[in-house]
Amino acid sequence: MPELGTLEELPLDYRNGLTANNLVPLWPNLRAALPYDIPSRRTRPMVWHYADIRPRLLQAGELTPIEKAERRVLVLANPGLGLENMQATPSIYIGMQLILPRETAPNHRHSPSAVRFVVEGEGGFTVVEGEKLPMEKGDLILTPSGLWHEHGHAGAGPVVWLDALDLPVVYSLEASYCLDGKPQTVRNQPDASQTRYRRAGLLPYTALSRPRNAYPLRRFPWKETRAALLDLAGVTDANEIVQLAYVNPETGLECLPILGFSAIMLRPGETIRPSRRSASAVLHVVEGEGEAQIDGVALTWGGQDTMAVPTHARVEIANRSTTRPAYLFQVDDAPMQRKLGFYEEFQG
Ligand code: GTQ
Repeated sequence: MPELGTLEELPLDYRNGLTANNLVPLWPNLRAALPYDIPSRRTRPMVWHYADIRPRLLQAGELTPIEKAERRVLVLANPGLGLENMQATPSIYIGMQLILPRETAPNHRHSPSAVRFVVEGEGGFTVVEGEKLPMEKGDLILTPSGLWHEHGHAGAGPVVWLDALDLPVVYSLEASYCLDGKPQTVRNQPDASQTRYRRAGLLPYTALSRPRNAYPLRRFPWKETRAALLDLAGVTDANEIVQLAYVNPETGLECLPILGFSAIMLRPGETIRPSRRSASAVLHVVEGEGEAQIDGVALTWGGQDTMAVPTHARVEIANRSTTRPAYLFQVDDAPMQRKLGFYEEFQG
């Protein structure tokens, strides 16, 4: 490989002339922009323990009324990317949101897409375009780009969910913005998308003679996902990963354009070693405990903990229990990378 010229080798008046004209020589920066073999990554492999988040989130409930917060969220920020940038990975924003009984997180819509994955509590709900969606632990709720959404809590005790947004991507494109709305009129058809698209392989008949819906299914109940994983485990070889993708039932493709969502079951005593891949990811523990090695960094995880996986990382995840399965919810940016044509899985 030839040595490339450095900035310092260039005469000072030449460099000053470049700067004065808003010009930059590529060659001193070329290797940084296009490193050989593997991207340079600032994202740190890491875990946020729910035991560290939960008391601080509840404290936020006392310190900051919902009217002063709009969304009462503690953001899981990866220190490798700068805490102020609110990125768990370069493309994935993750927040833990708290809503207390009778509070409302007011109606709005924005250009980034969001999902909610319920962490604890009962009685929470999200209204998406007039449809009231119940939020039970482990449920995945979609609030895609541009759709009106507001949250409420009709039960007792705190409700916490994980927000995953493609905000870092949309923000970096200088395309992130929000519109404020009046409270929605709730239609008398709660959870209708779940009712219409109840089972894989069955669609409302009219779907066949019209263009595909962008976001037909808005709630994926955990009860169904968990049962489907258990069933899938019964027909999956020991050397294969038990993993289900959340998809748009009308297209069979990822349910949002930038971020992808899936659920993984680790069988009792199982260690999985997924192929190294170009996508970054976040893993949230629904149930179980164990260890992980992410690019050689050893992490310990338990219920409701959340981990960051950099692009191109070597990943190993072990279920510590030899009697019970563990369940993980995964967010990744593979849908965006596939669309842009550079998604890769590597052997070795
Ligand atoms: O609940 O709509 O964590 O708009 C960040 C931005 C949650 C929300 C976040 C949001 C929301």
